[in-house]
Amino acid sequence: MPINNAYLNGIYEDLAVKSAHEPEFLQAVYEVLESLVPVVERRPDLVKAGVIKRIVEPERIIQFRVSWLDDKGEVQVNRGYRVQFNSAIGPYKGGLRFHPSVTLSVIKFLGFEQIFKNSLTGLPMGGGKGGSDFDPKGKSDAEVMRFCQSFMTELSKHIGPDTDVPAGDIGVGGREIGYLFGQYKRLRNEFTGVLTGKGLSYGGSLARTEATGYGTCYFAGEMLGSRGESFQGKRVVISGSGNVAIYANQKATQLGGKVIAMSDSNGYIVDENGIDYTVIQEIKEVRRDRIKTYLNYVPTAKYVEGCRGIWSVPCDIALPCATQNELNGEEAGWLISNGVMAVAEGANMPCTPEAVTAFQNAGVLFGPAKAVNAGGVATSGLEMSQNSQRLSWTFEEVDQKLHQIMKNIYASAAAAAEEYGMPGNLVAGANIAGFLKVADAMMWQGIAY
Ligand code: NDP
Ligand code: 2IT
Repeated sequence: MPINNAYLNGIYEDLAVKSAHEPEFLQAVYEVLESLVPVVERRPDLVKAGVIKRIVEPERIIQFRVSWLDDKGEVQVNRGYRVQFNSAIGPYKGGLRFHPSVTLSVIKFLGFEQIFKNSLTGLPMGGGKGGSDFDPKGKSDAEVMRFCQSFMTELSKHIGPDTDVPAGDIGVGGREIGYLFGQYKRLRNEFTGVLTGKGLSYGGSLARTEATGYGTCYFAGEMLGSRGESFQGKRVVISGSGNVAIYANQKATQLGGKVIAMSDSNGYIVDENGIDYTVIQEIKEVRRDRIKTYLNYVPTAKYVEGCRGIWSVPCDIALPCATQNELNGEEAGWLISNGVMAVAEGANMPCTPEAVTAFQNAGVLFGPAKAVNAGGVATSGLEMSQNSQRLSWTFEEVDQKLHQIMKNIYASAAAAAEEYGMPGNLVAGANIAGFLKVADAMMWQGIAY
């Protein structure tokens, strides 16, 4: 469908030709441009300065070969990427994803969304993202280490604590960050905060591991609060069982909810007594096993093969925390007919455009990824501050700052939605609020790039 503004639609059409083979990137851009219709109507200065035409084009893309030796001594080759999308408000910042589905389109969509997400945190971070089509699943620790060392050998030429600061994402957790950090330090002979999500013994921040999941629930709590509701006594379904999902479970449970279903890419579990996050931690973080082994711990639970059926489990609150486009229009229909009250995106772009429209039309509270999952990168920003000061804050201090940041993000998205004539539309509100700060910085800095 054309965007309801000729100028914005022209920018989109132009990009759709140039990036015809980048569907995820186009999907992410379309949503933002659609939100900016009332902004361009009020801000001819931004149009004149070409801010929107510039913001959809990455400042720099780095693509590189990553060759490494597997345990059998055979040569393996993967593709590495870093998209340095926008540095108007700070050094590029954003995670690295290691998953076989990674393409340039996926990294560009993630980098583009990161610009606005990072802006919403209120911290000085630009937008970037990177990764590889390497699959850590089934690899030995030694293979993961050799891959990370080879990946960082090239990446180290392009990043730095004041230039570009990567972190984790799908397939990149504490183990991978450790190997990446070790190799950067070896190559540059510098102990700096060049990565976030580091281990606590070498410059990591307390609460960074928990931050995305906790932040997701803090944001969902604000949404529910706007209707006089809370997590108390609610049935919660969380897709995924990785970093974001595990700590969303912990916080949702602490806030009085009951998490009855979780998944991985093979299937989902249902436990009407509530899923204990420490069991998932043991399965996924310690054993690196499949979620169906939950039945070995809780034999009364149920396992269903195939991950998408999770959205047919009746719940009050749905938190998609796995990956992009994991919840489509039909699945949104199941949630709506089962009476879902709130949906908050812990993953990046997990709901298809059809699903988002369905939730909004049904009056379901809907929190978009850029706002909902910004607690992870916000706490990365706090890790950077601690590294610069060469000191560390307590868990409570970091958690309290995270909670306040999530409240601020909710308030600014809600206020922008109101101001631009779409009250309650947090998708438009988050896009507009995130965009305006970056646009202002780009206006001040001139048009040389
Ligand atoms: P993890 O690698 O820790 O966990 C990913 C989870 O999602 C796993 O359970 C995985 O299942 C599942 N999953 C991954 N890909 C697919 C797929 N194609 N289909 C079905 N399930 C899939 O990643 P994170 O928890 O860190 O990331 C989850 C989401 O949250 C991503 O969208 C990420 O971009 C986003 N995010 C992460 C942040 C962070 O700080 N880590 C911050 C903000 C957003 P399996 O084990 O079977 O592969
Ligand atoms: O999508 C995201 O915001 C992340 N994966 C976290 C990025 C970061 O730099 O902490």
